[in-house]
Amino acid sequence: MARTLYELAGNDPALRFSPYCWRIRFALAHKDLAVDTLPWYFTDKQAIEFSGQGRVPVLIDGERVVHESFEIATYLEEEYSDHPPLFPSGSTAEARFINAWTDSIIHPYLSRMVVSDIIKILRPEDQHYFRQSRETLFGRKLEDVTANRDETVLEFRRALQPVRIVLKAQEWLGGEQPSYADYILGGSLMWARCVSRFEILEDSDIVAVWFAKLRGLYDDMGETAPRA
Ligand SMILES: N[C@@H](CCC(=O)N[C@@H](CS)C(=O)NCC(=O)O)C(=O)O
Repeated sequence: MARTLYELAGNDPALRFSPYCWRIRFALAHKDLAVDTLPWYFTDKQAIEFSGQGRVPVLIDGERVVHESFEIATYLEEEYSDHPPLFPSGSTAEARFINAWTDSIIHPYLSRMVVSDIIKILRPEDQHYFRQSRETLFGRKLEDVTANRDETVLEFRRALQPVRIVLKAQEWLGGEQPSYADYILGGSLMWARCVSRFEILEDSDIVAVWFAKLRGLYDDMGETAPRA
């Protein structure tokens, strides 16, 4: 069955950097589901109009069109219940919390560290849209948003303390095996890694060790992904 994933891309179409798309890339690999990934660009709304909205990831799975990363993960879990589970507890409840925590607490830190690097990797025709929409959102110039990133990174590392506590007790956020919870946070760290060379984690941090292990999954999928 044909399966296609629309993913946010940079000027180099191979550079895929959306945290939400990375979550789904890992989820599909976890389920051992082959997929064709198509580059999508911020100003290319028309290309995903068929999904009834303007954001990626968008997954086409045979006849089905699904958007919203958490909805896609839930869909994959139900549709491919005989494949390895993304939600090993049998419930999406805990992962929903990790999703909300990552998006609402971790993403603002990541934005404050890398958003001014994103514009440098975009196609020229997407740069204006990105600057205008994000500067409206932040109420400041992109360069001002990241101006204090040497301080922000310290706050960010402190905010990861709950993850450290969990990883001291178990190998993955999912327990003995990686699960969608790992792909949520890992996908967001892939975003920062793909768009910027700013070091957000210290090598000795258990979170960095976990993230490196996550990147090594599925034939080094995250490790070998193109970066800025
Ligand atoms: N809650 C959505 C968020 C999706 C989202 O915001 N995707 C971004 C890319 S990282 C996007 O498509 N943005 C389009 C735009 O800003 O115009 C999800 O989890 O899938």
